[in-house]
Formats: sequence, structure tokens, C-alpha cells
Amino acid sequence: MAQRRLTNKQRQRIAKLQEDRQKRLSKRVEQALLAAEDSDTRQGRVISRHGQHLLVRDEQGKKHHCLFRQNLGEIVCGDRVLWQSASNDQGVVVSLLPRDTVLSRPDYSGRDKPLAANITQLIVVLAPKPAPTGYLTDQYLVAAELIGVKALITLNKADLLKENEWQQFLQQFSHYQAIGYPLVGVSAHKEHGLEPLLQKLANETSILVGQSGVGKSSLINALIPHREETVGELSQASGLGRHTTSVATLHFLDNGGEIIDSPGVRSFRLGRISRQQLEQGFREFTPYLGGCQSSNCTHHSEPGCLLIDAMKRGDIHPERLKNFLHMAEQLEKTR
Ligand SMILES: Nc1nc2c(ncn2[C@@H]2O[C@H](COP(=O)(O)OP(=O)(O)OP(=O)(O)O)[C@@H](O)[C@H]2O)c(=O)[nH]1
Ligand SMILES: [Mg+2]
Ligand SMILES: [Zn+2]
Repeated sequence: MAQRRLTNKQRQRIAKLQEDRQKRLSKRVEQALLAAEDSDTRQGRVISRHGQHLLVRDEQGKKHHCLFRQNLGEIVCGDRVLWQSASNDQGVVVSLLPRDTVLSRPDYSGRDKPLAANITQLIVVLAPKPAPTGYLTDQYLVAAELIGVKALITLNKADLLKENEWQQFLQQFSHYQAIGYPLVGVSAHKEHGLEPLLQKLANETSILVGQSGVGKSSLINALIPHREETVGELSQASGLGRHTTSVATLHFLDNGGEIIDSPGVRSFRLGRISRQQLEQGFREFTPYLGGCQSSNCTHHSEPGCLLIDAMKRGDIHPERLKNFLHMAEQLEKTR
């Protein structure tokens, strides 16, 4: 569909509206800060963010709506912050505490935009429907390697297939298990396989990622059946009757685990990383890196390429090498 072009006048009007809105918001933050000045500074955890509004959980588990100053930068789900209460139901975040890890992806202008902070584990959720894309899975796994967090794959919707079909489906991903990414088969609907998944979640901060509709939110509902509603607290349902998740939200499990639900994606892009970093993102490549005959081997078709040899021997899955080559090509394009 052709985009409607805005006239200059319309454009100026929009810019003015945005500017006014920003001014009003800054004023509200400043007013809230004034009111907060004599109250104590406390630690909190960001549960979710909608624009300039944060839902922050205090150390007693109580949730507070908070505003924050723009100069604090991007604050995201999972962040640890210092905040002050301004009134009974409102607070102001005054500083962002250092992050252990951050999962980000580039925005349309190529700048890295954080999605979630302080995670220790990334869980790629796949299902028979919508059909999995291996490329997306591998991009997420590379991201996990590069930020230094554990990763595992959860295959959801076991109830959709007959037992032998389900086994075949699992089999398609067994090469991930072979390189150390655990596979956990579950059904959010039948509550099948939740116990092994819960064990993996204990004492970790995990983020569920994957395509829209694979059942990330359903899994959270199955894992925490009596949880309080947190999503609706910040934005009343859009009224569209859709259940698709719009912002990342942190939830707490009884076993000390924390789990972040994230909006589904169609694609994921890695930020500006070097070719070397990309190679390191494929953990099964490690023993071969630096050993190819050509010192700047692209692992495409060169003679004496250890990765190609390993693939021919069956030690590297062809799909993984193919995805690596495609990612390397994409990186070249954005350079
Ligand atoms: N049969 C079956 N359907 C499921 C299962 N888990 C989720 N679904 C269905 O799949 C659809 C999508 O589930 P959601 O939990 O909203 O998926 P999501 O990954 O959170 O999607 P986004 O928020 O858009 O990223 C819903 O209609 C669910 O009822 C399952 O284990 N079995
Ligand atoms: Mg969802
Ligand atoms: Zn090579």
C-alpha cells in the first residue's frame, strides 16, 4: 500500500504535538520528583515498561507505577533501579543500576535497543504451529552466546501431534541437544512436561523468545496459574480482543526463578558484531576456529576448511553452517 504523504504543515503540527507531549511529561516527572524529594530512595525491579511509565516491584513484592527522567536512558524489563515514592500510588525512578546482561537488537536506524536486562538464560520457544524457522532459532542462540547466558529450546504444543509425530518433531532438533542446548518438550494446554521445565527455570532469570503464537504467554500462565495480572495493570486491554503480547513482562516463580514473557517476533537481527564474534556465536565451531588452511577462510567453499570438513563428517549440522554463512552475509551488507 502506498504511504500517504504528509504535507509540511501536517508534519509541523505533529512535531509540535509531540514536543508539547514531551514537555507535559517532563513537567510531570519534575513535579513527582519534587514530591518525592524527602522520601527514602529504595531499590526496585522493573516489571514492565510502557513508554515513559514503568511498573516497579519493591523488595516486599509490592508494585508501583513510576515515571523516569529521559536522561536515565532506556530502562527495560528486568532492570534494577533506585526509586522514590512520590505519592501512594506513584513513584519516580532516580537511577538505573548497572546491568549484568542485556539482550538487545538494532532498531530501524541500526542503533542497539535493549529488550530485557539482567537475564541469565534465554529460552527459544518453538511449536509445530507456527512452523519453526531454524534461522531465527540460530540468531537467538548466537545472541545468547555473545551476551554469555545459557540457552535452551522448549518445544511447545505437544498435544497437537500424535506420539510418533511428536517424536519425529523432537528429532528434528536433536542436533541442538548434541551441542549442549537442552530440549524440553511441553504442552501449555495439557500442562505436560512442565516439571522438567520448572527445574531449568529455578534460580535463573529466563526470557521466553520466539515467533508470535508459539505459546510463550500460555506457558507462563501454565507455570504460574495463580499469578496476579500484571499486563492489564499498565495498559488496559487494547480492546482489539487479541492476546498477542505487546511488552516484555517479568514474572516470579515459587522456586526462585524469574521469567520474562516477550512479544513475538518475525525476525531478529544481531547488532553490529564482527565476523569473529559471529563465529564464536556457534559454539560447536570452537574447536576448529583459526585452523582452516586459509587464514581468512570464509568457510564457504575454500579447500582445507575445517568447518566444511566437520560438516562432511557429520560433526557440524549442515543447517547450522548454512545459517552461519547467511548471517555472515547479512553482516557484510550492514557494514
Ligand atoms: N494446542 C495448543 N495450543 C496452544 C498451546 N500453547 C498455546 N497455544 C495456543 O496458541 C495460541 C498462541 O498462544 P500465546 O500464548 O498467545 O502465544 P505467544 O507466543 O505468547 O504469542 P505472542 O504474544 O503474539 O508472541 C493461542 O491460541 C493458544 O491457546 C499448547 O500447548 N497447545
Ligand atoms: Mg504472548
Ligand atoms: Zn573455513
